[in-house]
Amino acid sequence: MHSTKSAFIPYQGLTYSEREMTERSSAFYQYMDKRRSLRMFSDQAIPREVIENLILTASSAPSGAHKQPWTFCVVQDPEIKRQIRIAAEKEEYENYHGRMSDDWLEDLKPFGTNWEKGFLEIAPTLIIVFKKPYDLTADGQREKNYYVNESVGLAAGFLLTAIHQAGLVALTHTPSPMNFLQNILERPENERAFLLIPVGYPAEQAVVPDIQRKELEEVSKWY
Ligand code: IYR
Repeated sequence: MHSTKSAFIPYQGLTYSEREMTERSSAFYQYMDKRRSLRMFSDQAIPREVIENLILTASSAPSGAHKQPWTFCVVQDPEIKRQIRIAAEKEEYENYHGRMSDDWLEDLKPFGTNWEKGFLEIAPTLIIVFKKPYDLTADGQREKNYYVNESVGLAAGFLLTAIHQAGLVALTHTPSPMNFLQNILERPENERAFLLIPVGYPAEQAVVPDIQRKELEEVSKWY
């Protein structure tokens, strides 16, 4: 049995005046609104310490019962990136040639995507986020985790925010099905691939789709 005893320590929070809060929240929104998903990467390497900081930030996300049910796999080895590209393209070829509905293909047209995923080899770093529906103890026992999708989704959001804050770019890529990642990276049985995120600098002539974000009124209701 786990101990049910919990210890509490003073909250080391930061608070601001309403004026500072308004300025900070506005500046942060302006900054985050510049984040874009990118498919055109430079092959320039990113310092290891930066990637470590990005992962530490992601891993500071809230999670069900503080289980932190995630593993972030960092792939920089060109041979492993190549294997991942080949496996992802194999699945995506099937998706774009029959597995995706006509409506879905139509919805994707503005983004100019197709089955080819060259960025998986060009981007210097791939971060593959794995979720852990349960933990495995040293003696092989299963310990259930809670709200795993919510928790790992939050951690991925923190990761994308940290990547943007560092001045780097990323793509939230979801090749489907994604189980080839478990095999290539030889992950334990309790890990499932959740997102594949190429990270790097933008390519020099990088372009992004000309999209608009919904207005505040459309995404919020006040009561
Ligand atoms: N996974 C495919 C298709 C795709 C689906 C959605 I929804 C997107 O927003 C983008 C792509 C691919 O990666 O091409």
